[in-house]
Amino acid sequence: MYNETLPTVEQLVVDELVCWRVHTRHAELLVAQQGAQVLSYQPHGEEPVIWLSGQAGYQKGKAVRGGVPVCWPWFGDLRRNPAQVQGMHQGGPICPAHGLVRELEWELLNIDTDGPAVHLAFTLDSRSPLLPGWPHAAKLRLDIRLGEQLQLTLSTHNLGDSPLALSQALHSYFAISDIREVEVEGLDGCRYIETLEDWQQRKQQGNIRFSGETDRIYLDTPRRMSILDRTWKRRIELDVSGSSSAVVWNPWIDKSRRLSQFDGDAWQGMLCIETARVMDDFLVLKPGDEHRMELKVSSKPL
Ligand code: TA6
Repeated sequence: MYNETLPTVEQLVVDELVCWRVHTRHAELLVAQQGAQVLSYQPHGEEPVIWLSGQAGYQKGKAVRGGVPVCWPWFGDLRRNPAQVQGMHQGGPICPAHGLVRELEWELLNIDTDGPAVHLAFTLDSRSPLLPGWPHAAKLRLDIRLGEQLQLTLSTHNLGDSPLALSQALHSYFAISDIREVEVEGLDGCRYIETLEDWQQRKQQGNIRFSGETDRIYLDTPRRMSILDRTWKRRIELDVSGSSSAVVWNPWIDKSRRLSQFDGDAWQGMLCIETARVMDDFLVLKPGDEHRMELKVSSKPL
């Protein structure tokens, strides 16, 4: 039954964080203004597609575990990044994993509807607040479009007068039935860096299956990757543009114990496939250039 009052957008406060709940005829979405972080995405009548930790905390200045954290202006450990990306940081002690913006309050630029779909735009200017140790002028923007699928577009505009070198990721946590049962399709033949074994370079053979902690950086990635979940009889399809690298991560048992906001057995029900510009796919923006990285997420019967 179509509810003609849809779509709706409501602002709410969850503990310390201002959030926005979007309800359309297709799905429900929750996003935090801090980090412009999608927290959850669930098509009606389905299991959630985007996973959110049952231990998630909603404190100012702390990234929420789950959803789609925005990693920028570097991904992961800055010291593991290409020299040009490292060189953008002018020293100083503040060098958190996954960059400087997922714990900052972004500005909500716009909410509009497009028929049954809703579009939210969040922006962050790298000059206010000043990013510690990263004194460059850039405008970051995340466009979120909730229609029949979830579409995220991360844009960076170089407002300075010198080139920017950065790495980034949409660090998407996906909800799955059981990590021991799912497969990732689409990366067959891709090079990948095995970060858990001395960052050795390897080549993917066939679909990815999981039997332990997995933390791999795939390169020369295709525009489509899918999570095949036969238990939940669905495939989650990721269609990307502006990215040729992706990170596949599951903490498994031991690492889970070292993670904040993470139940001991939560590793079974989540899988990160992160749409990225990392390693030799890092981003260089000339003055005035703008780059867009786009991710479309859809869930289809399997
Ligand atoms: O993207 C994979 C990864 O770099 C893992 O190594 C793990 O650290 C994960 O990100 C989560 O990082 P976080 O800082 O959000 O706990």
